[in-house]
Amino acid sequence: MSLLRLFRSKPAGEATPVQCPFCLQVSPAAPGLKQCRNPGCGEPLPVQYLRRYGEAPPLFLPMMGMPNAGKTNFLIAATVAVVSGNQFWQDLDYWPLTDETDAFIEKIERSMRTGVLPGPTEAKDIKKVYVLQLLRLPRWSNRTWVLRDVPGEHFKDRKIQKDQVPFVIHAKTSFLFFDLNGANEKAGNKADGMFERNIDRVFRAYIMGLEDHGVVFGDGNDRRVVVVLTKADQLDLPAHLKKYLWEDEHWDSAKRGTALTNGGAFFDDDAMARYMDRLRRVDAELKEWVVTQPGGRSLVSAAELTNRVELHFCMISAIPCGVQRSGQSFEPRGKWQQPLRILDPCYWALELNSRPAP
Ligand SMILES: Nc1nc2c(ncn2[C@@H]2O[C@H](COP(=O)(O)OP(=O)(O)O)[C@@H](O)[C@H]2O)c(=O)[nH]1
Ligand SMILES: [Mg+2]
Ligand SMILES: [Zn+2]
Repeated sequence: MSLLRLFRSKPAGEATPVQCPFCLQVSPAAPGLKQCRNPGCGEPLPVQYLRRYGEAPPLFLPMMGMPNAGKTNFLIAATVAVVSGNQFWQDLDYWPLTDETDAFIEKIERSMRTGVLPGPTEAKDIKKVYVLQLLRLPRWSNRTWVLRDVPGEHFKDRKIQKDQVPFVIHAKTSFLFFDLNGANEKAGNKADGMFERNIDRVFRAYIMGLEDHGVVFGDGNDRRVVVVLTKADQLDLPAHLKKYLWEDEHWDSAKRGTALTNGGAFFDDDAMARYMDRLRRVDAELKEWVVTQPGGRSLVSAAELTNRVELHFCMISAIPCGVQRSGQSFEPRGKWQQPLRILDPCYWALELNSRPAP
């Protein structure tokens, strides 16, 4: 698609209804639409969001998980990968569409220059939504990622925070972050650890939270949950999965010229197709492994048999080799600028929500 066409296209809103990136309600087509028409929201709709609405359709992704599951570090590391994206996707262009997203990315870019891992104070959590337009991705072309942190304090009482309900209800695909290692450790130390922390508990909280708001599962509506196993550098994985994690060819691709998995070449459509084939195998292998973990089999039953939710599994390491505390700050022991398999959850989301080939 030519740049000229991008800029000439008519903004959505005039001709088509627009789904708000903040509340996910649809505002009917209206000339000069600038704000969400949902009276409970009324947020201004970003100009580029409207302008490229048809060409870079939004992909809404709630990031759910317990506190400390690794949600914030996923967002930081996924941003690191996108801003380094030209190293593996030749023609990528990206546009942060809200001030908050722009400020978040700027802080991360600054951290990448100084080499200091952004800590809790540098990279503040995104309060509203993270809206990033990605243009000229291989395989999936143009998409606008709309991610929202759905922190898990409320998972304990199975309630989804009121202001986040519409986002979670209307999103077809959700990310469920889980730190399996931390959970197992906690379960050993704490009498109620198992109850609070098992992977199936978090999933059940998601189901019950949505059912409280009238969502009916198992009724032919296509809900997908991508289970993201975080801090995979710390997981006691089978050897083949460990190998997959650590030999992330995104970064090999950056070191062009050597004989690497992807031949040191850019990820084009063919390379992404091969990547997705492998991701599907990893999904199946991770599932096999997760059912051997506490709560794992129960998660699969609750999702697939009872509620007909399509589950996919992937794993990430936002901070390979982990962090060590030194006083108040955290020092990464590995290369935090090269997070491992960090885009796998996003690839799943893109794949599950891509339009059928023309
Ligand atoms: N070893 C390791 N630690 C991680 C990783 N991601 C996050 N952590 C640590 O886990 C803790 C919680 O992470 P955070 O992203 O703040 O979790 P959130 O509460 O879900 O947003 C922090 O102390 C991180 O340093 C990872 O990939 N590897
Ligand atoms: Mg957080
Ligand atoms: Zn809205």
